[in-house]
Amino acid sequence: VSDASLPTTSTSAATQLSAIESAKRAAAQLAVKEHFNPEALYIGIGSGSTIVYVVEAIQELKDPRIQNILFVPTGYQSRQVILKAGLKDLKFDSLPADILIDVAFDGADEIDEDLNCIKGGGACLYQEKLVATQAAKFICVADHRKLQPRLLTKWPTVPIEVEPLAVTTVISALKRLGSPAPFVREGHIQKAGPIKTDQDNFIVDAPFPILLLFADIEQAAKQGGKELKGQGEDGQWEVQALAKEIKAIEGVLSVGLFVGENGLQAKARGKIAGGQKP
Ligand code: ABF
Repeated sequence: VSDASLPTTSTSAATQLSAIESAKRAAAQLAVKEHFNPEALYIGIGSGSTIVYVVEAIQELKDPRIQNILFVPTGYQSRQVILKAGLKDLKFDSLPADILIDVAFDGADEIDEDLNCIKGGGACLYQEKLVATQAAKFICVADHRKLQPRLLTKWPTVPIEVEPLAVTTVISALKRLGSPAPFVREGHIQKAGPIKTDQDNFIVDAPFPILLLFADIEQAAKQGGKELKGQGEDGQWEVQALAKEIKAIEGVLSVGLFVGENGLQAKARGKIAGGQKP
C-alpha cells in the first residue's frame, strides 16, 4: 500500500485526483519491483484502474523475457489491458492442470489489518477469485485509501456474484445472516437494469456491520468466558466466518471477501511451473 502523495482537504479536486493516480502508480511500481519475476511463466493480471499501472510498470522494465510470459487475465477489461500492452494472454482454462500461476497482481476495494480484502467493486469477481486461488503468490496492489483497520469501515458492502435465477432467494438468505438491505447492483450506462458480470451473473451488494478479525473474536471470548463461533456477541461477523456462510448459499458463485486463500493452501494443491512451457 502506497501512501505517496497523500492529498489533503485543502487541495483542489483535480490535484487530489492526480495525487490518487500518483499513489496508485507508486503502489504498482513498488509491487512490480518487489514481486515481478521476469523468469515466471504465468502471471495473473487483475482488474480495475490500479492494475493498469502494474502492467505499465512491467512494460517499463523493458526486459525481453517478458515476451515469454503468459499473462492470465481476470476478465474482459483485464485481457484488454494485457493485449494493449503487447503482452501474451492465456485464458484461465488453458492453464495446465496442477500448475500454479507464479504471482497474481490485483487491486482491492478495502483491506484490513490482517490483509483480508474486499473485492468485486468493479464487478469482476469470480474470475479474480479463480486466478487468485491458483496463484502461488497473490499481490494486492492498492493506494493508501484502501487500508482500514477492519473491512466495511469505508467500503460499504460485500459484493457477491449471484446466478440471476437465485437472486431473490440469495437476498433473503443474506438478510437472515444480518445484512440489513442487500441489493442487486444496477448501473449500465445505456440501459436500465442490473449490471452483468463476465459470466452473465448479477452482483448483489450486501451491507453488514464492520467485520471483525479472528483476534477480535478471541479477545471477546476471553472477556466473556464463552466460545464465540465466527460472530461477536452483538452479531458482528468475523471475515472468514462470514465468507463461508455466504458462499454456502445456493446460487452464490463467488464472495468478494478474499481471505487466506492463497500461499500455503494453494502451494499444497499444486506446483509452480518452474521452467516448462505448456
Ligand atoms: C478489482 O478492481 C476489484 O476487485 C476491485 O473491485 C477493483 C479495484 O479497482 P481500482 O484499482 O480501480 O480501485 O481489482
